[in-house]
Amino acid sequence: MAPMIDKQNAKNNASLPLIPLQPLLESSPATADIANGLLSAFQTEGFLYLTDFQSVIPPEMIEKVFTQSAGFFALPLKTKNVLEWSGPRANRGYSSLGQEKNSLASTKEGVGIEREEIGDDLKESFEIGREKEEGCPNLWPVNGWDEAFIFRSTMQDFFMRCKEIHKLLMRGVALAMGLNEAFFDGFVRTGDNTLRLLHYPEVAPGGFAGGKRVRAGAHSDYGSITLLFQDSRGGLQVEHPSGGWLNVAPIEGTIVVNAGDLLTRWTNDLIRSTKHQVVEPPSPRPDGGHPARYSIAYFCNPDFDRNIEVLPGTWEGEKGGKKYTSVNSGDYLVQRLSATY
Ligand code: FYU
Ligand code: NI
Repeated sequence: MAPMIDKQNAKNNASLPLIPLQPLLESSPATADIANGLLSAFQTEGFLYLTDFQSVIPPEMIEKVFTQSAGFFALPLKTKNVLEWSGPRANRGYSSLGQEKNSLASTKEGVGIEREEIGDDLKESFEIGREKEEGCPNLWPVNGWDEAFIFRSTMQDFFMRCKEIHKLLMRGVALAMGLNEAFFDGFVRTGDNTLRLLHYPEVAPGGFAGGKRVRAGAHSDYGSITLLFQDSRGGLQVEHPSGGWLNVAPIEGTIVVNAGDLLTRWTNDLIRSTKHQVVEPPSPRPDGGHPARYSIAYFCNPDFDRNIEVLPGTWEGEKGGKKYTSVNSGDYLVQRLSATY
């Protein structure tokens, strides 16, 4: 196994395309070009910056989500622990430091071995799913917090707006792939997505142990598309196609968007699901420490009752056939989540 040092030494920023969302909403002459740009980014980098989405999610809303998230994480640990993450099927609730073990290993044994060497991720998180899923209620904070009601309504509103972005991006992908623009509409209706609030606490000088400890270990995402809202702290990195890591510099007013493994599988490897991690940010404070980082991830998945079969146009004839069998979206997600907790 490669030595565990210098994991974090990315000198360069990834040059990811900026793709505006608005043209995908409008059916303007630019729509086809933007859709092609979107698909091309998913095929090459697997990551992009989304811009021009204010008509769906205004900046004040994002600010409110960050404020409410910080308020939540500032609650006493015992209050948060009442809402403890309830298992891979529901995938809702609070995970304290070290509870989730992101990894490149896909089995519990593999994840365990890797973790003995590098220690736990320096993060805590809170997951919210769609409302009204049979047997899987959201775990909302209720007792002892003045902001509990506003927290809940803010997150519910934000959840639905992010769901709309998922639908629009999948329409872009369909258009660029030569499918009917509405091809994916029947896969994004229920919205079996996960809103994850993330807090990476302040790290004292030396806390990253020379690059051996990370805020989130290297992994690829599981579902179709991930939307990531990050603050200005930095530390997110993507894997370069020829190895090594590149920084994803925070750009204000953008959403970092990446494709997940299920979209790769769906497209017969046409779309790339790029590995990423969150490590020590490039510029420490003068004392060598780092302030806290907050981010908001929205993991989009095809509706859990749908089967995912390799898409038309990606496998026929000289494309060499289907590399993957059909898989149920919900089963796939539960299996991936089971390996990391
Ligand atoms: N939780 N989907 C992911 C993920 C975590 O892709 C999810 O629901 C990755 O860290
Ligand atoms: Ni991720």
